[in-house]
Amino acid sequence: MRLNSSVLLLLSVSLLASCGKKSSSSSSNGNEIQNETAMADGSNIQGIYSATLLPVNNNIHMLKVGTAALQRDGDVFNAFVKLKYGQRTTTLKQGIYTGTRCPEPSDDTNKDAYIDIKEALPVIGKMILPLDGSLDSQLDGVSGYPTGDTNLGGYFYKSSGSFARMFADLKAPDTNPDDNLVKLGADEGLSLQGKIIVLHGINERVFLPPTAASNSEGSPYKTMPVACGVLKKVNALPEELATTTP
Ligand SMILES: [Ca+2]
Ligand SMILES: [Ca+2]
Repeated sequence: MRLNSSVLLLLSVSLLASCGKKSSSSSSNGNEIQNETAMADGSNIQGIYSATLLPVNNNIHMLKVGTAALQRDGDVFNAFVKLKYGQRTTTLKQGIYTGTRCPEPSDDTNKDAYIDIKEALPVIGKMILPLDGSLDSQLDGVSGYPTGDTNLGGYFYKSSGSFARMFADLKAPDTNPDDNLVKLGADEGLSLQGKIIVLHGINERVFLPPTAASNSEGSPYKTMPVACGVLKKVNALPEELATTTP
């Protein structure tokens, strides 16, 4: 009992500390989250970043839904997403966003009990790195988004690319400023630490209220955010990612 309460106390103290850090750094462009400074050449990105994926909409999922990780080793850049509870036979759009926190119930501004894409975008920001079939290019590989299995909608996604090609593509001119993909400026770096990964898409048989909004990216079934996690630097790939079965 005594041990439990002191562990809880420690947890709440560290949560408070990290909350304070996050809010102060987001006002200074989010570049110093957890002591990582974004370098214009991408050299700050090293090792492994992982995120626990939690539901965005509690009407759709109630539990931790999966785990994601990004890994840079030299020029090898790997992305992993393992979903245990997803959307049956439904392809999810997934990617790294510029936001630094996941949507919360208070972001449901029309109070219909769902956080749709329009309500999520002010929080999640713009997608910087689509986790699709080609990490080397934002626009290539869109047909490579993963699809949930027929059981619980789970999947194991892994994609490998070249860090240099991926980073050069992020520095290339933005050919479509109207979409929700964003590029890096010439002197701008990228920090993965503290960034969020968001997954979108719902099986069309699932009930959605008519108040669930969408945007130019497709119907509410395509755009509805279903899971989100905050990337943190870790020393090893999460154990869940060692096996490919959902
Ligand atoms: Ca809503
Ligand atoms: Ca791509």
